[in-house]
Amino acid sequence: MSTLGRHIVVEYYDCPAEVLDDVVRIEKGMEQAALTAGATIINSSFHHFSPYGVSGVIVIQESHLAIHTWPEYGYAAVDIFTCGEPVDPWVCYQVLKEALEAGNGSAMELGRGQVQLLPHTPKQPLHASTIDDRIKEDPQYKRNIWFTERDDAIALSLRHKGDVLFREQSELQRVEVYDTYAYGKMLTLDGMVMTTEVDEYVYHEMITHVPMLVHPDPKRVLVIGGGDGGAVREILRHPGVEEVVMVEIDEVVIRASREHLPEIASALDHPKLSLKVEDGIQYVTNAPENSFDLVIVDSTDPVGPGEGLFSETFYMDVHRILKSDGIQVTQSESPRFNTKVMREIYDCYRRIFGQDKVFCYLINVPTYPSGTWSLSFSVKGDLHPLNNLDENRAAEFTQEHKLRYYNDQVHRAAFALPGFVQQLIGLDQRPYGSD
Ligand code: SPD
Repeated sequence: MSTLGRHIVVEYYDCPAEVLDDVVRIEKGMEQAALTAGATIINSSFHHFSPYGVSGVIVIQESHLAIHTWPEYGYAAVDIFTCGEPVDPWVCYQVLKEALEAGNGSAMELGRGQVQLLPHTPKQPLHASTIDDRIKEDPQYKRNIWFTERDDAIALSLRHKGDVLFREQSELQRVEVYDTYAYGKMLTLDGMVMTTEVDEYVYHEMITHVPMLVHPDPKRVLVIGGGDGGAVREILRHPGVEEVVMVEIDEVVIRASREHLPEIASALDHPKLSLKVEDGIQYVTNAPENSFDLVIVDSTDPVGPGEGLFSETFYMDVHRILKSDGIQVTQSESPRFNTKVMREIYDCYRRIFGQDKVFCYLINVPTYPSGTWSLSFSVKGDLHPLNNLDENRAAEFTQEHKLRYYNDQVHRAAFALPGFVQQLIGLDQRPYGSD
């Protein structure tokens, strides 16, 4: 009995988890399967999901191939649908089985659209020959591959060029660099965006110059994390700084950044920088008290190796090692994405530094989930992030270094919190002297 299409419903078992979690490899395997079977590729779209799993489809002139993977079960479900004699779906099945390194596979063929049972009204498709000709000359094949960071309710996707520039599973985390269309090269850790070439300056200028331009004379600065080097690059623009200590736990982050993000990592060999590859928590435990003017915690999100950097004992140590007029600045997550963590850490800072010694400011980082990101500013002494800002010094510094986000007005404005953020963390931070 003749049918319009052949549909193979495929199960692949016992595939290595890392293969099923590798969106680029899966896209290439699917593409190879289609081409080996003689199909003409029109388009493809693949997504990697956080924390794991890949979904994708390749549209072929003869119909489509679709996949969804469950790395944690070593299992992939695939549909191969072809129309027309020359493309044999069983060829796709075999090529893909090898590409996914499947231990076992099974498949069932369904004939789709039994011609004898279907009414048929022949129609000459409009411009059929034009479309066919165009596909022959220009198959319109575009790789359409997306990186996706998401929690269970919100996702951020960035389209990238398909090949992962750097991928290494360090002892602590998966370190990757992608080349995205909209934001240039992008560093991710365990599937979470850390920085991109195009918008990195927002975060790095704001996490550094806000405290550097409030403190009257910051000489010794400690950066915990920040392995990409963006924060130290900004700190070292300030000529009065005598020493920056950067403690990054993962050497692989530094290496990936040096290799692929040289602009961001440009100050990692600066003579005033003392670069330590070790656990930041241990470092602050052992550091002498009153030893830093400024401590910046440029951490990852509070999962994996970054988790300990969100604990009370760690911040008690940071408080201890700050000088009497020292400032602590941390990345404090998103008031839209990580509300629980944010509330908890501001409570924690207030317990350690004091009720009126903790401030919050907001920045806009398009490549972080929700785009709205917060930084915390806590003082050991009496410095105030607005009252102690020397506007002339800030304006001159901005001009001299041609900063792209920070300026004295943005500095002030960043501390104006929308009502929902004030309510979330229980802060109302007006300058002294205002009502
Ligand atoms: N979700 C992103 C949290 C920001 C983490 N730090 C970024 C490192 C950039 N130096």
